[in-house]
Amino acid sequence: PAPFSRRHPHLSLPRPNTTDVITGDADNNVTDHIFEKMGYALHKRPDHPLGIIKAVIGDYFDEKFGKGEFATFDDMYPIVTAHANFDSVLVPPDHVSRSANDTYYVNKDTVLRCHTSAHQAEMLKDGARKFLVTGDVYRRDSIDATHFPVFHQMEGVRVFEPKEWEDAGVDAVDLASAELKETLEGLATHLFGDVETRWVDAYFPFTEPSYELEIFFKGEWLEVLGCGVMEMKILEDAGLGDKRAWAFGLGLERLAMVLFDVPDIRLFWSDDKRFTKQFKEGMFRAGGVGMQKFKPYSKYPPCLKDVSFWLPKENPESFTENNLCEVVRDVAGSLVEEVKLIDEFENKKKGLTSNCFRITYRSMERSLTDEEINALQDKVREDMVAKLGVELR
Ligand code: FA5
Ligand code: MG
Repeated sequence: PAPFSRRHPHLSLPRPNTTDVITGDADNNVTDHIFEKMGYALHKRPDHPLGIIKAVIGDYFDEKFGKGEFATFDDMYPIVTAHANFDSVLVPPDHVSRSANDTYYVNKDTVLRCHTSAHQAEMLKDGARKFLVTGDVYRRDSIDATHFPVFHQMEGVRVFEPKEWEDAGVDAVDLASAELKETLEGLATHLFGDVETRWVDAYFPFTEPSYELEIFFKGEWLEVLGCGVMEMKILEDAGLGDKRAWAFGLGLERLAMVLFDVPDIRLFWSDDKRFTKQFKEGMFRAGGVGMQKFKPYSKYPPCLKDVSFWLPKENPESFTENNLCEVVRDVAGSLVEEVKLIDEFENKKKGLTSNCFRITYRSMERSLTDEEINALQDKVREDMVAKLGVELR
């Protein structure tokens, strides 16, 4: 029998009460807007596009490797140690992803996971050898139609026994690489039918070699996943130094946007019936053939507001676009559609740099009033001065 059932009982622990965990710690940069997203579990809703995609990928792995061979986990708690998120997957101490500009810290040793790879080491030590981990991940990031600070990833890992490459008479890394690519190309075909894909060489601290898979969609190459042959150090740390493994991490929103033709990543968070009613468990047909695409309903008008300001004179580098986005998000939540730099210049005489950002406000559900937008924009301006130290122009 497989050592793991599809539901792994002792890892599906109830989530601790998050308010016990999130404190007023000085290193805490988790805003309420982000904190609030933690309970949604979109990937666990059978009728949600992300839940549908997750199930379809699970079916593909059942078909390819045998039913239940890949154990699936949907309940791994998203607050993890910085050690699990970074060190356990060999992210170097000075890597930019560790900065408070890129990652949400609960305190200096605890983060909201920025990828599902945070669970690789723990799962391997726990005895899992073939598994899929799906969950919400968090990144301080810019704002536009394809970027949201919370999105969902699925991690896949498969460990090989020495016997497998010895019997095949091939090099272990070649075997792992070949199976990995074949598996993921097969997944792309299963999801999208006859699509054009390409492999791009990539770098991750936790795999070597590493690749990204891109899909040609609406005239552009879209990156949908990263993957590679797991670094031996990770296997050694788990007491598996005689084995080899491949791993991948894919973005569920990216796949769902392509599969269902969803134009804006914020729609996945909407509970507007015009969105939710269009998706139903089991609606997927292999290769996307004849499947109902999302029918966009009329968009409410956007409202554009520009804000011009001088960067802090003493240390202009302290201003970052991610920090500005966080301020805007904390005030306007999902009413903000985009934050975009539209002008930048230096006043040499004053020794100051000016930026102008355009903030686009739009609701997916209703028309916004002028008073409402003006109040949001006033609060954004006020917070920019208080929290970012800029001087409004
Ligand atoms: C990672 O997160 C690696 N942990 C993936 C991995 C796992 C590599 C195991 C090797 C082995 P990356 O940051 O590129 O890599 O993100 C992986 C995928 O998540 C991307 O290909 C994309 O599909 C999705 N993704 C990344 N950022 C965003 C975002 N802001 N919004 C939506 N999807 C995103
Ligand atoms: Mg990438």
